[in-house]
Amino acid sequence: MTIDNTEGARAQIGVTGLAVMGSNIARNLARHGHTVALHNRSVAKTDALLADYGKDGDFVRTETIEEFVGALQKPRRVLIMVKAGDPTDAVIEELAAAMESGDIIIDGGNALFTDTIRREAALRERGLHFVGAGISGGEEGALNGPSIMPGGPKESYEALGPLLESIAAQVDGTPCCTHIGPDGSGHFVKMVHNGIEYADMQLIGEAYNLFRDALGYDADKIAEVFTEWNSGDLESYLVEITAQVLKQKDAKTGKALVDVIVDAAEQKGTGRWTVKSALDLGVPVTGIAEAVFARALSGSREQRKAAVGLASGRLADKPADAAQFTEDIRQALYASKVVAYAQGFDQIAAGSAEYDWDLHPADLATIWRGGCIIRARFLNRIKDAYDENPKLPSLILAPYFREAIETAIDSWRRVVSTATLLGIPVPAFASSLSYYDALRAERLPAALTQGQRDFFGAHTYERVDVEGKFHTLWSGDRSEVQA
Ligand code: NBP
Repeated sequence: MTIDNTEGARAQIGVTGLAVMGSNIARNLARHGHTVALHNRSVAKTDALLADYGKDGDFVRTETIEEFVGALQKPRRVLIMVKAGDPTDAVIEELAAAMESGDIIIDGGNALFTDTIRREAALRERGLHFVGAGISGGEEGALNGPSIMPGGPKESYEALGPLLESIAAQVDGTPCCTHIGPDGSGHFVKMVHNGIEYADMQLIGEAYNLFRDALGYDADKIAEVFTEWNSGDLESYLVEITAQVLKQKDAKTGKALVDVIVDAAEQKGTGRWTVKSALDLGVPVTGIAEAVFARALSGSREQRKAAVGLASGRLADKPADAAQFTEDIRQALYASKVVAYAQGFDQIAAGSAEYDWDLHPADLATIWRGGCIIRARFLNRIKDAYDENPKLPSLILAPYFREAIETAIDSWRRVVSTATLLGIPVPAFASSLSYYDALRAERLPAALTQGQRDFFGAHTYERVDVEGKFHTLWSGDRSEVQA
C-alpha cells in the first residue's frame, strides 16, 4: 500500500537506491511490517517498485531528499543502497545536510572498509550515526533474508538492531545479523567474507576441473557428485548451486550450459581488496590470493591463446580407481576449505587487533550460517570451535578440524600430486596444502632468507640458542658480532 506522504513522519526506515538490492531490501522490510520510505535518484525506479510490488507492505513514495527525510520517524534511519564509491559519498552528503543529530545513516553497499572508517568519523563530528553494514546473499537474500554485518557505533545498534534482525535470515531461531564492532568493522568483515567466497568458489572449480580433465566426466555426471556431496559435510549453498549450474542445458545447442560459457572469470573487486588488506596486515591468505589470481589468469585471454600447445610433460594416465579419486577430491576440497576459512579468520583477528575492534569470531560464524553466499553446515563447526576457545591460534588447531585434516591428508596429497603429474592446474588445492605443511613444519627455510638478508643488507638475525640480534661480518673476517 502506498501511504500518502502528507500524513507526516510515518516511516520506520527509508531506503534510497532502488536498484535490485535496494528494492528487494525495501520489500523485505515492508513484508516484515515496517513502513518504508522510498527514494531513488531517478523517480522511475521508485514508481516501478510501487507498481510491481506495492502490495508487499506499506511504502511512502518520495521524490526529493527533503521529502524522503521528512517522511521518517525520529531517530531517522536511512539505508543507502547505491553504487559503492563516489555515488555513496554524494548521497551521504545530501542526506547529512537534511538530517539531524542522533539520526542514523546506514550504508548497505559494498564499501571499502577504509572509506567507512573515514565516513563514520566525519559524520560523528556532525552528530550523526553512520553504520557501514555488509549485506550478503545477493538479490535473493536481500528479499528473503540476507546475512547482515552492521558496524558503527554500538548505541546506533539499539535503534537499528531489531529492525535489521527482523529481515535477516534466521538459523535455529537466531538471526544472521549482529553488531560487528565500531566504524568500518562491518564492511571489513563483509570484505573477508567475500574473499573466503572467492576461495571456496575456486576450490569447487578445481574439483570440477579434475573430474572433467582427470576422470573425463561430463557435466551431468559431475552434477551428480556435487548433489551427493551436498548431503554430507560439504553441504553448502555454493555446492548446491554448483550442481544446479552443471545440470543446466543450453537452449540453443542442447549442450551443458557450462560448456558454452567462456572460461574467463570476472571480478568486482572485493577479493582483490581482501588480498590487499591481508598484505598490509601481513596475514598469509594464500587460498584467497590464489583464487583472485586464478580469475585474473583466466581473463588473460590473449596470453592463454598464445600459450596453447606449450609442453605438458604429462607423467601419468588418468586415475585407475575413479571412486577412490572422487573420495580423494572430496577430502581435498574439505581440507582446503578449512585452510581458506582459517586464513580468513586470521585476517579478521589481525584486522580486529590493528583497528581495535574486539571482533568475535564465533559471532561471525553464527551470522554466516544463513542468508549469505558462504552459508554452509561447516560454519556450525567453526562456531563451536570459537565458542570453545575464542583465542584459537588457528582454526586448523581446533580438535574437530585437526582430526578432519588428519583424515583428509593422504587424499589431499594424492589429489595435488596426481593433478601435477597430469598437468592440471590446482592452485588453491596446492597452495592450501603447502600452507598447511609450512604451518606445521618444525623448521622453515626462512633461516636461510635471514642469512641472505644479513649478507647483502646487514639486516641481522636472531639465533636459536642466544637472545639478541646478530650480524656476521660477511665482507670482513666473517666473525659474528652482536648488533
Ligand atoms: P548498483 O550498484 O547497480 O547501483 C545502482 C543504484 O545506485 C541506482 O539506484 C542508482 O540510481 C544509484 N546511483 C548511482 Br549508480 N549513482 C548515484 C548518484 N550519484 N547519486 C544517487 N544515486 C546513484 O545497485 P545494486 O546492484 O542494487 O547494488 C547496490 C549496492 O549493494 C552496491 O553498493 C553493491 O555493491 C551492493 N551489493 C550488491 C549485491 C548484488 O548482488 N548485486 C550484493 C551485496 C551488495 P539511478 O537509478 O538513478 O541510476
